[in-house]
Amino acid sequence: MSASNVEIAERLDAAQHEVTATTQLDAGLDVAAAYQVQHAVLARRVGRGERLVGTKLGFTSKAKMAQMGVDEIIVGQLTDAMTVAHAGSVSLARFIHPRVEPEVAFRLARDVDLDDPAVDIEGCVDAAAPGLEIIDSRYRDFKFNLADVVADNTSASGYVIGEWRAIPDDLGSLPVELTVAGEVVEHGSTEALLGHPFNALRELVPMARKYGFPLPAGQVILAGSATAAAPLQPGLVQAVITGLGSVSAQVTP
Ligand code: OOG
Ligand code: MG
Repeated sequence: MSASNVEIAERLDAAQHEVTATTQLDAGLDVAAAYQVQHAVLARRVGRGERLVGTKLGFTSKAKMAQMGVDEIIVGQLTDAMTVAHAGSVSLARFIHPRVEPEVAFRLARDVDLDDPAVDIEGCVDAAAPGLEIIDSRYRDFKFNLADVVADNTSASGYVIGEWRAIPDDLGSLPVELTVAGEVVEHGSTEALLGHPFNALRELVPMARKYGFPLPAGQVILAGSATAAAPLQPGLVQAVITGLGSVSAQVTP
């Protein structure tokens, strides 16, 4: 990786742990180089003792693509430091300008063998759960292009997972509702995720091969937000996915 890309990784990492937005990169990165920067950002976090616990997809719904003006699927990584307990609490002080999204989460029961051209990722998943993702772009005004958001670990910042359960037969058509500060702010359907959350999951396989994301047993995978993201505010934040369950946290100032 070039010296300037190492500097970009340092800048994005500092923005995250100093809770201060940085200017857009404007570095003409291509997407492959942006994934290398993302890996370097995560290597810094792991170097400080964080553990990789999951993978997330972004821009798997039209609502999200339209909201952010990016229309390609992106992949980012989750660490244990981003975990917020279900029914636990989270402080806004951890974030720059956080937003929240309702997500479908999957649990990998087996390693996904990326060297097997016919690998069946669905067959490696043993459970699903409702999730909340807190995204917090490190860029000023939450503005970015495709490469910038990839370098910034796809805005990944926090996540909450509800109770795991067997995958319901109608996973592809479940109503989704997002509550912020006790008020319902977004409605959608799991169908918004490329027609079915499993379709989003399958998209992860070629991207994991191409950009170097191992998918080991025990990992959590977030399939992407079915609705636009909403600003996170103090009070109850909750996602209800009818037929899958609900997940919530209390947001404090
Ligand atoms: C990028 C992350 C998008 C999703 O679920 O679509 C994402 C962003 O909007 O900042 O996590
Ligand atoms: Mg998301």
